[in-house]
Amino acid sequence: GGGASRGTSVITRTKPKTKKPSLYRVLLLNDDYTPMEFVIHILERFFQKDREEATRIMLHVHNHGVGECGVFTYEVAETKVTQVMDFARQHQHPLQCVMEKK
Ligand code: NFA
Repeated sequence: GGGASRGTSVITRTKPKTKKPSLYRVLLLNDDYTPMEFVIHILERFFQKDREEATRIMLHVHNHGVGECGVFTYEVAETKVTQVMDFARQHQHPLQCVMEKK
């Protein structure tokens, strides 16, 4: 071992620790019933998108079936998914939000 603890068997790290956290995409899925305006609101409220970007993402999901809201560490992504799913359920919309490892 190194450092001030001479004479003991403590092993310390030499290299700076640079391990990056795994990243997760948060995705919205299209459905036939959730109002477009509600999806735009979700993107503004939970993903800090301005109205133009929120509208672009909503239309991408509407036209392609799935689209990315953002990329986050595991805990943050999980929180976003829970917030969106709870909010959609409260308003009785079938909107689905999922996360996937990048
Ligand atoms: N397809 C929905 C509609 O036509 C809008 C929508 C967009 C739903 C994106 C879910 C996600 N009302």
